[in-house]
Amino acid sequence: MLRKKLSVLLATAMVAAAVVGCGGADQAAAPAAEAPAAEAPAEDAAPADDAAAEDAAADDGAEAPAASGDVITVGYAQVGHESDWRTANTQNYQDVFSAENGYELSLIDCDNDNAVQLEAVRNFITQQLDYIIIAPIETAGWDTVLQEAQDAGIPVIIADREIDAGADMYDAWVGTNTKNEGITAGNWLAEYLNGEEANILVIEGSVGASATLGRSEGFNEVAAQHSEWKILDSQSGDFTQDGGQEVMESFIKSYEGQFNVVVCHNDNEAYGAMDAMKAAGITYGVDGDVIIISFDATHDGLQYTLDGAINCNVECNPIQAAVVAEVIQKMHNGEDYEATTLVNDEAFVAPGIESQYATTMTEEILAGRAY
Ligand code: GZL
Repeated sequence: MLRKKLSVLLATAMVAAAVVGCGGADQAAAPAAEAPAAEAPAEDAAPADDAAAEDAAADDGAEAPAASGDVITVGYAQVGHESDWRTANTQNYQDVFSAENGYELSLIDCDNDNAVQLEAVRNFITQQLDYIIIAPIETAGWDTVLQEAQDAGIPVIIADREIDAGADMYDAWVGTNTKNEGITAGNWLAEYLNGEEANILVIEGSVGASATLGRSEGFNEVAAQHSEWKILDSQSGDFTQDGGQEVMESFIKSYEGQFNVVVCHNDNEAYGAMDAMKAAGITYGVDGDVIIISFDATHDGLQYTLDGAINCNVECNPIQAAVVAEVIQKMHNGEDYEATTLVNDEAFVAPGIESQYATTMTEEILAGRAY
């Protein structure tokens, strides 16, 4: 019987260790283009030779399974490869759940397809893997397959995003509070506008994803407190650069000259929106006519923030694998473990902006980032 510790551990230090330890997670600035092709199942992927990952796993205060000799088999049903954030998250899992650290990782890129993700989880159950990790594409539709995992006696960790199923349907959760991210974005905008009017366009994330629902809920809660704000429209850009560009092009056709704020639910959408506005001769950023708010604070997103093209960028930390590994280690050793672990976020603003809700970007901050 798994022994849950029903407490919440803020994973700042743990994630910091993960960020420092997982040198492999030091994501070189990926070009602001579509993420690379889908990841091959990890059986084919070369194990990461990142010694630092081993340090990170060891740093987590739990002996890497390699030291105990037994290999732990882990299935990770990953959302897809839609964004730079997702690429960093996938790399982080491959660094931490490596053969050197005593794992056999089956990471399946589910290409943002619910049916593929459910099938991947059912295959993990058929293969009788030791642990199953799910980054759920959507919040809905999980009860049946989670019951099947429970019936098979396989612990399930929900990671990154949230699901509608009750907490008794899975064994642990590691992720971020996307509603708070939305609230932070709204609070910063209110501080920045200081009573001025806002006509807002929102490029949302993938339909049904908890990150989309949370950011919308949080931002809209703040917007409801400002009668001088109007949300003109919101459409899904599916967390991709192409999606962000297509939606922004459509918005420009409908609302050109009427909007002064664009909220993008992730950096890749923001890159696409910037391309569309540039092509239409619309200026944006600290010196432009349109304020851009983005989420994720990936390397390129923070470079654009440092350059003043993005006014505010709310972080969502993808470096979560070491925290999940800690939970699995404790489960494996029959020890108490954290049932819920919240990965801390912060926010960043362009140089020249001072804010109680966000840190002003500097070259040093960008140089110190690991993704
Ligand atoms: C957030 C994560 C989201 C990111 C996007 O926790 O699930 O999915 O914000 C990613 O970049 O595609």
